[in-house]
Amino acid sequence: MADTYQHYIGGEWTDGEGSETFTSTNPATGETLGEFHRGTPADVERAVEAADAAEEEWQTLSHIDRAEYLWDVYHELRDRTDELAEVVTKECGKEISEGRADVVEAYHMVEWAAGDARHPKGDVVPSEIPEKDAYMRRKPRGVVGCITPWNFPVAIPFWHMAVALVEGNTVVWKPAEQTPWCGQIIAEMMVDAGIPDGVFNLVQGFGDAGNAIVEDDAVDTVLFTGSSEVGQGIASKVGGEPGKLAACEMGGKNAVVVTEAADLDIAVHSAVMSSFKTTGQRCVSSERLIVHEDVYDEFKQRFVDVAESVAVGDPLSEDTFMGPLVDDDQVEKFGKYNDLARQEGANVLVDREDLDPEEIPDGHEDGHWVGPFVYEIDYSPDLRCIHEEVFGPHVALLEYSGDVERAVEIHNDTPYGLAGAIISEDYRQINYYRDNAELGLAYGNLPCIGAEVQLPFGGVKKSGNGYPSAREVIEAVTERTAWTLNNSKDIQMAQGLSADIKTGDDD
Ligand code: UN1
Repeated sequence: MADTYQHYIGGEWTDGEGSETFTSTNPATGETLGEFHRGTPADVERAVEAADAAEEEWQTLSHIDRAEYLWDVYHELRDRTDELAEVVTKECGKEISEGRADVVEAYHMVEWAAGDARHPKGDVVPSEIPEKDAYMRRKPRGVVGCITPWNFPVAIPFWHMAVALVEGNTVVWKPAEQTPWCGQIIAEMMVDAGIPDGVFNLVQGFGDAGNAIVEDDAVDTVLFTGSSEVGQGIASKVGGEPGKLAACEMGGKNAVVVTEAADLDIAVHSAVMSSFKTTGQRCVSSERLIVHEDVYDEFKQRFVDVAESVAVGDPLSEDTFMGPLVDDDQVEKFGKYNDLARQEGANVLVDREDLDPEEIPDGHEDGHWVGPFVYEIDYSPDLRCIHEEVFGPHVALLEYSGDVERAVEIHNDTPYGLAGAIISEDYRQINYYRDNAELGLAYGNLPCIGAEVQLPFGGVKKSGNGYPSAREVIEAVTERTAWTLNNSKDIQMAQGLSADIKTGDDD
């Protein structure tokens, strides 16, 4: 393997056209993990050309034959789960059980997509005319551009790519610049599986490379998972280009609602997991806890006790609950939003923004360490700190009085709508929330994280359009044809439409 890791374009490892390189660093230690060539728009162009050229032959294979390549990847992911889990943890900082779950989620996705190749496909649809057979067929869209985030550096690439490939598309993938090593290993797995040249292409790099994927005319679908700003930009750019499609999944300002009918053991457990797993860096993480006044004081006390003591530390250690933030930018953003909350009148309950030096594990002084920041604040529609996504362990407690309707009103007052949970023993409250909360992933008596790959994953409002993920990604990577075949010699039309051809001679 080269000293500086390369791109994989058209079946070859290559340095690309650019002269710049970048490094991947361990967010827990600051140690350099590897050096990578930085892709340029010219590299993306070559990769898209290779993908475009490979499309026709790839589509001559059956779904089942294409899935065979993915089964090889599946087995390699399973065989190398522990090794890859450690790479995930070293590269993005989430603790080791989360690093492992990322890889497990990835092979679940590959299993789902490859297994789906043998499942019945399409719908037979009734026609008004008995002599007509109508049914649906799907065709691959062509070249799929995939832009993936660092927080699930193995699972999310497979959300995008597994179904896209089995359905007959070819792929150009740009992993997040924070996690290129995971990208490298996934590319090696594709190569090991013998995937035909040009069917899978990897370009390492930053936003300029991602943008080149979005702007390339030969890319038919763009799949994006990541920040709201970038996603909105992609959606509006692609939306203006006829024939091109974007499916984007962005962040959230998710909430857990705790009603007066909640079991508080479940409430505290769920809130801690929702807010602090992955150090608050899941797009489904919860930064708002909306709690009824009758249980507020007890919930607050118990939640604060855990937030004060929750274990921040070496993500490779089994005893850690929270690893570091991914990079300096995230630490800075977290600090800014904590200050903003203070300025907006927050009563700070837990402030572990600057951890005590003894809390930082030996040899990890250069990591991006923070702990929970928890505050209470009176709900107001004008507060920025409870409306804007931080992507860190920044948590607002919001007390409400009255019915579950009021909790849902506060819940819905964000521009986002990705994930959320309600904690209640009252099924009427749960059903009200189910029917009225604006979100794509909803949970009852559970944390608002941890969706499985066989469920659709995505949100409403600013959280996304389309589903670049899991089962539903099929809509973004295929086109449907509604096919109707006439079994009679006569042409007969639905809706009572006349099929008679009338001429001037008729009268
Ligand atoms: C993300 O939050 O960025 O549902 C992805 C979950 C995981 C995926 C999360 N399956 O929490």
